[in-house]
Amino acid sequence: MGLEKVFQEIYQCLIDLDRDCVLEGVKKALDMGASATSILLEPMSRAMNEIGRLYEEGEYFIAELIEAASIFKDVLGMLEDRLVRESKGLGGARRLTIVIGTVKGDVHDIGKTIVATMLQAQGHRVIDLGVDVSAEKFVEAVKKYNADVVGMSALLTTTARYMREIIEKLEEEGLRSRVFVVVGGAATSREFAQEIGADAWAKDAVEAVKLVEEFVKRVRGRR
Ligand code: B1M
Repeated sequence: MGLEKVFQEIYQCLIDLDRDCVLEGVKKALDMGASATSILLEPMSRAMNEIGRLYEEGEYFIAELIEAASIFKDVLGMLEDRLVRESKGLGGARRLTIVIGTVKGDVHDIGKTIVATMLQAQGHRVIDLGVDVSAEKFVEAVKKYNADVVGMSALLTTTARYMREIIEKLEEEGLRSRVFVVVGGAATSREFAQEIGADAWAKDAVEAVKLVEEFVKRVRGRR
């Protein structure tokens, strides 16, 4: 059986909320040489989008979303070490301090956790503030840890708007020009990021890592 077929199996098993079948498929994919990143960002994330669509259509309810998130977290736990090993790390390069969180009113944490894990695996110091994080908490953490980067995640249209308030709060406190602000999550877009005055938008965890790497190069050039 080819890897594509196994990915399709993982995708379908997650939509069916069949935990054992998902875990079995993930093991199979790893044996066939698939990377942890590809498993998380391809079949697993695609299935979550489809589950979201089924929820929107009224075929699935909150209980199904909770179960899907719980299966996803099992897989994330199973793949975490590999995810770290797959990242190349920064070696002797300058490490950054990154404060990251899901914004106030929003409890979706899977994507944010993948991004945080991958950035940490790159050798950065990551302060994960968790979910439902207020502007005050972001500002407090930027000051306390002397952060270089602020990462914000939002999956709800309503909570994504709150990102603007966080950026305004950083401005009020005189911190905005000191930090690189990157945003992501299903409720955001490149245009949205520009509109609210963020520095960058990442469509997924791989892109978030790439953007931060580019920022590291710019910082190294300056200091
Ligand atoms: Co909710 N939910 N949910 N939910 N949920 C969505 C987001 C929704 C799109 C589903 C739908 O209707 N199609 C919809 C939002 C609609 C909208 O506003 N536009 C929705 C809704 C409505 C809700 C509730 C309001 C439902 C209710 O109660 N009536 C409620 C809100 C709760 C709250 O937050 N206050 C709710 C609750 C939940 C659960 C708690 C049950 C559960 C989350 C559990 C958890 O996270 N621990 C849940 C889930 C599972 C989903 C879906 C199905 C899946 C989300 C997920 O984990 N995806 C979701 C459907 C969807 O997103 N299409 C949905 C997998 C994950 C790997 O992807 O998080 O997008 P994602 O992260 C990606 C990228 O976006 C990016 O990289 C990640 C990896 O590649 N990224 C970043 C994310 N953050 C980043 C930060 C960065 C850079 C990149 O830089 C800092």
